[in-house]
Amino acid sequence: MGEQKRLFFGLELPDECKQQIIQWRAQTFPADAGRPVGADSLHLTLAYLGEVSAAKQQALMQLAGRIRQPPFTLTLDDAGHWPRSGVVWLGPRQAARGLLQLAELLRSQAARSGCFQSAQPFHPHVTLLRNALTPLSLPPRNFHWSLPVGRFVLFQSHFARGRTRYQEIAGWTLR
Ligand code: 3AM
Repeated sequence: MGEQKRLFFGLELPDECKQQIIQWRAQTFPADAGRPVGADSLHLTLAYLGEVSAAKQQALMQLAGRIRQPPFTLTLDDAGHWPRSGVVWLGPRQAARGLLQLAELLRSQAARSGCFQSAQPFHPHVTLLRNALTPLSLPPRNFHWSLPVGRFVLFQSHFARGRTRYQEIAGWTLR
């Protein structure tokens, strides 16, 4: 078997929004609350694919290329903490129908292509902090980002020198 890559479908966030989020995060959470995700790594995962062969990647990319769905708006107006996984996140209080449909389609295509998919329902979120294992107080919900989404992306996750980096390897326009 050839080399496998760790892949996932997700949404990229605009640079300006990423900068605003990291400023807000620095003002909102104490420095020892957890390990901050770097600005260049902020994203929203739509479907995690795991370790994927080149052949399966090609098949998944072909299916992704056939998706026809209009753009939608991603709202980030909620924050939460999952203490068991140590994740602090931003997400929508109410997810746009287009976001849920796109994730559902990618997740079902992934499952049919043999990628393990968790039975947990999709909970759209942008991970802000990892290793946040102790209780922390969440901020008042007085923040709101509204982002037009016209594209989704296939990312490769690289782990090297103690750091995870995400590289975009393909993207598709919503139309
Ligand atoms: O978008 P976030 O940061 O929440 O936690 C991993 C990250 O999620 C998640 O996929 C995203 C890109 O790496 N992930 C990693 N391993 C996973 C797994 N086995 C996983 N999601 C589901 N199952």
